[in-house]
Amino acid sequence: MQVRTQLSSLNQSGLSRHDSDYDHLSDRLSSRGLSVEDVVSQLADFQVAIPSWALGAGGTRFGRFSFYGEPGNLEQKIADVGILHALTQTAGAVSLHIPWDTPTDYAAVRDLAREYQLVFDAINSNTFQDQPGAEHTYKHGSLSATDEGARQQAIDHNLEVIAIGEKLGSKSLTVWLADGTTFPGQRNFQKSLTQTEDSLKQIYAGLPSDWKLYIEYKPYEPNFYSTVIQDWGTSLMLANACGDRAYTLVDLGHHLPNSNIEQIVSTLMLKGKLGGFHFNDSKYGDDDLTVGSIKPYALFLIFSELVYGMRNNPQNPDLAWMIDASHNIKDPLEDLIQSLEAIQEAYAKALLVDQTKLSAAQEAHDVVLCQEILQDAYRTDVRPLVQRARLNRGGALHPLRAYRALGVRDELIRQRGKHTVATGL
Ligand code: LRH
Ligand code: MN
Ligand code: MN
Repeated sequence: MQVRTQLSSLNQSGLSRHDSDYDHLSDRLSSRGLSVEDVVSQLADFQVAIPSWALGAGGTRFGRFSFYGEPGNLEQKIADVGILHALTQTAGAVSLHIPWDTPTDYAAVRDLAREYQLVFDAINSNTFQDQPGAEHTYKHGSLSATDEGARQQAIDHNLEVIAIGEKLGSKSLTVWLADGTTFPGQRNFQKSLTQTEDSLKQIYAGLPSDWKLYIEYKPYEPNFYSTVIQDWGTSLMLANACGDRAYTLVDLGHHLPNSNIEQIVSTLMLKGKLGGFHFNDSKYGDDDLTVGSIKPYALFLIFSELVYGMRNNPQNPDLAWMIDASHNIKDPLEDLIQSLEAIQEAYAKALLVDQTKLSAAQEAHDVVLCQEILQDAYRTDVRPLVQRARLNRGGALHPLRAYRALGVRDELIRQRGKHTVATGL
C-alpha cells in the first residue's frame, strides 16, 4: 500500500488547527527558555522497533480471535511495519524472532525493508518452544538445562540466530529465557544459574565484535515457582560475567507489582548497563497491553529517568527501543499506532522537565517543588510537538484517523484474505 503519497492531502484539513496549537504551545515553552525546535527534532529522531509477533492477534491461552488480514509471512510483516512507519514516522525498525521469521531469500527481505525505510533491530532467539524435528526438548530448560544435549542445542540456536541477524544487518541479540521451575525442590537454583552463565558466555564468545547481547529478565511465567533470570540484578550479574557488550534489557511488564521501574532504569544507566527497552503496559503482570493505557504517569517517570540518563550517562550506550505488546481484541496496527503515540508523548513530556530547577529543588529539599516541576511537564498537552515531529518527517498529522480514512485494514483483508494467522506469541 502506498500510504505515504496519500498523506499530504489527508493532512491538509487539520493543518491550520495544528499550526495554531503548535504556535501557542511553542510560545509558552519558549518563554521558559526551552528550545522547542530541539524537542521536536529529538522526537523526530526517536525510532521504536516493532516486533514481528505484534502484528497479529495474540490471543490468550483460552482463545484467539483473528482481526483478519493478518500477515502470513515475513514479507507481509515487513509491509505492515512499513505502513506503521509511513503513518507515524516513529517505527523505523523491525525486530525478528527466529525461527518464526527465518527468511528464505535474504536479499529480497533486505530490499523490501529498505523500500519501506526500515532497519533490522535486535534479533530474538527462541528456546522456549520445541521446534518440529528438534532432537532435544526444552521441557526442563534450555540454556540452564542439566541435559547437555538440550543446553548445546539452545546455545547453537542462539549462534545460528546471530548468523541470520548478520545477514540482515542486525547488530544485537536479545535472549529471553523461559527457564525456571514450577515446584519447590524441582531443580537446584545454583546449578541452573551456573549453567545459564556458562551458556551465555559461550553465546557471547560467538558475538561479532560490533554486536551487543541483551539479557531480558522476568519474574514468572511460564514457570510459576522460580525463573532463572528473574530480575534486573540477575540479568546485570550475567551481563557483567559475559563482558562489556552484554547488557540488561528492561521489559515494562516483567516486574512484580509496584516495582519502581524508573529507579531500576536509573541504576542501570549509571552503571552503563541498560541496553534495551520493551514497552507495554499492564494492570496485573506481563499483560502486554497498549503502552500508556493503564499507567501513563509511571511511563512518564520512567522516561524522565531515561532522558536524565541519556543526558548524563555517556557510559551507557544508545538504547534499543521496542514495543513488546500483544493484541487480543484490537486491530494490531491500530493498537501499535496508539502505543507509538503514547511513547512519543511520554518522551516529549520528559524532555520538558526542567532538570536544572529540579536539581536545585532537590538540593533545597523542597519536596513540593520537586513534584510541581515533574507534574508541570506531565500536565502539558504535548500533542502539537509530537504532531510537528511527525509532519517534519512526512508522516500523518493524525495517524489513527489516517489509517481509518485510508481503509488500511479492509485493503489488507482484500489482499490477504480473512483467515490468515500470523506466527507469534
Ligand atoms: C515473554 C516475551 C518476552 C520476550 C518475548 C519474545 O514474556 O513476551 O517479553 O521479549 O516473549
Ligand atoms: Mn519482552
Ligand atoms: Mn513479556
